[in-house]
Amino acid sequence: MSALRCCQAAGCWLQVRRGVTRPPVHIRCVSSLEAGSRPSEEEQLRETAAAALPVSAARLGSFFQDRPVLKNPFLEDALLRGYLRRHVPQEAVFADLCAFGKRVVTEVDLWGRDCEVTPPRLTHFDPWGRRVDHIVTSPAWKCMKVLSAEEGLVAIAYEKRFGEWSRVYQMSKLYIFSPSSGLYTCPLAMTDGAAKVIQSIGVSWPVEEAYRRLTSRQSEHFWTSGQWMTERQGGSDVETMAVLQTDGWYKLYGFKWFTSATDADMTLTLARVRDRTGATTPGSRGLSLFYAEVSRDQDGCLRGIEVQRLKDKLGTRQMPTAELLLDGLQAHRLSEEGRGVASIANMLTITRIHNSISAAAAMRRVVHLARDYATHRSAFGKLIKEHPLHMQTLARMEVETRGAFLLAMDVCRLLGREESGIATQLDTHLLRLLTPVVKLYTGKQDSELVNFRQSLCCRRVWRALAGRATSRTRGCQDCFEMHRWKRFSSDSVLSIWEGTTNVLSLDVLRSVARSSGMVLHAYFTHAKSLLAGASSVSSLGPAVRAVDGALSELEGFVQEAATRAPSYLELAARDLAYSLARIYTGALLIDHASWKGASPADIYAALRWCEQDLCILASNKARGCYDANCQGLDSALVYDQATDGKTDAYCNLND
Ligand code: MFK
Repeated sequence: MSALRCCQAAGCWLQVRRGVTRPPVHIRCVSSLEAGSRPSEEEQLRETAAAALPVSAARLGSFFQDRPVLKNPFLEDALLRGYLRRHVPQEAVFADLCAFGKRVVTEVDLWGRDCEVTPPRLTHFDPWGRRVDHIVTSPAWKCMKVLSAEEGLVAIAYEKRFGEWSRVYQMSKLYIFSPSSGLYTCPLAMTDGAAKVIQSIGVSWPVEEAYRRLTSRQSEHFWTSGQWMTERQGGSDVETMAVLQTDGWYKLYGFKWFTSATDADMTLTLARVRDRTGATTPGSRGLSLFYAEVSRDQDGCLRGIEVQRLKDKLGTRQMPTAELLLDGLQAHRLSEEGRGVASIANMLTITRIHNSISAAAAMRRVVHLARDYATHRSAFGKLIKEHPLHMQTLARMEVETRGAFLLAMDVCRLLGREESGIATQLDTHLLRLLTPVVKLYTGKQDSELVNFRQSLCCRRVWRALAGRATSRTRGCQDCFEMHRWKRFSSDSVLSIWEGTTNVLSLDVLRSVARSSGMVLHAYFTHAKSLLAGASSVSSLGPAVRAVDGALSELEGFVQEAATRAPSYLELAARDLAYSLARIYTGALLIDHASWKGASPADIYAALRWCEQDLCILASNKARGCYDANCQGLDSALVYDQATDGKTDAYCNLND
């Protein structure tokens, strides 16, 4: 709206583009005429002149285009339904997802928009000057909490009604929910992660009540949890100290720099236990995991916490993200002393998987809206779905989305197997390796797809679509609510939350090192078994050969890297993670396309995916990207300080 001004003329609002050199528009208010009176000659002339103007309220109408329509996201998603038909063909699952999909369209999506337009605010003091630190959230945000409990968005995973497939069922529901959730998926991810940590450590006093609440379906009982991990120095350095009290509880003192969904009822957090001399152990060996409830005293003041401020963010505005000063927060030590990181790792696994599901879901939603839009938007004389270039672009987005979905769901499948006690060692290794891989890869895919969507159509089309927008980008964003997707996706929320791409790439290396390579052995074994299962489907031949070849390249690289200095592998870590993701996703697409219920689209998607450079490790290795001299060259490029005599002389003169 910034480039528009609203002119009020004779009681009528008219929007006029700034800078357009048209004569000023005078619109006579009909009510200014006496009923039954005849307009004067001059008035008649003015009316005729107004009708001939290129812009008048009557001609402008309300808006230029129909918006894309959100339809039941479950019914619209052939791949999701196909995947479930294959793996979880349960009537109850289909009925629930279908009903929930309808609820998302009719109810939840509106709340999601409301969460965005009514962001949380912080009230530091009550009218009597008392420090209360109230985080005031919107009614829609509160509705999301009730809905989450009622729909069992966390509970499903713990009730285990569908055995090893309970996680897939839960994540399918979250996948439908996420793009309309107003980001309520964030507190749910942490709530799920906290329940998982408590379950793995033992559901006993004093956390059994918390566990019951985190996994409850009763809205008045349901709790959400925070995960306060990030301090001023970054994600992995913790200053917060824990001081043991005589009753066995601790008090926490420190500053949490970035705490998401801070309206939570409890939290898990890391801190360093201070010994009797006041000393702490540095590094992650000094970290322990704590449980704390967020509560208020009888005056309504927060106990042991001050909310410094809410973050002013580009994206995720719906969600209260805060800086917290912990000033004697009562906490219970959940882990053994010094086992904090290892103990919270379960939470990281869960939140990283949630993150991946949200990324795949955002991609799916963008494609869903784009394909609907293409059925009723015309440009250059025909519907845009009839423009082959447009359709090609949508098809590429669809392939990316399918890949992201299958990769994320496969990790949910593995998690479900582990949680039902039927995981083989191969499953466990795969889950450990693929968790950082799926998180980092889908986060990046999502950013790229949303940007891709943005540049999808030519400037004129988007500008015409947007109507009220001012610039090319804004135009595209407005018409498609792209600002929501862009802030959510491209502003890197999903690729930064829960570990950045490089941190996760290093986590991939960590998983390889700690398992002495067993995670890679599991990877190769499983990927090859997926290919073997598809060998009889001749139409998939090119895809199978591509993945097979990429697997050989990857194996060759790994064998060679094992003989090199660790710095060699570190330089290749990101490309390794990408290659693992692309190759494995290729194998999953092939596997899905070889299922007896597969559609021709499934086969086509597999073929398309496998046309890309699956093993970028091999390509970049051939270019010498990991050679010893590369580090110096990269640094010289980034800090290019080339000088020349003229500039130096000029600067010296002006110093
Ligand atoms: C849409 C929904 C999305 C969800 C939204 C949630 C919003 C929440 C927003 C946030 O809170 S963002 C903050 C997220 N912070 C991070 O993700 C932290 C990023 N940093 C890392 O992941 C680092 O790799 C890590 C802190 C874990 C590194 O710590 P260390 O001390 O260098 O780990 P170290 O010494 O290698 O490992 C310590 C132990 O933990 C080892 O166990 P053992 O001692 O038994 O051998 C490791 O094996 C284990 N470990 C580390 N990472 C693990 C792990 N185990 C399993 N999985 C992992 N990923």
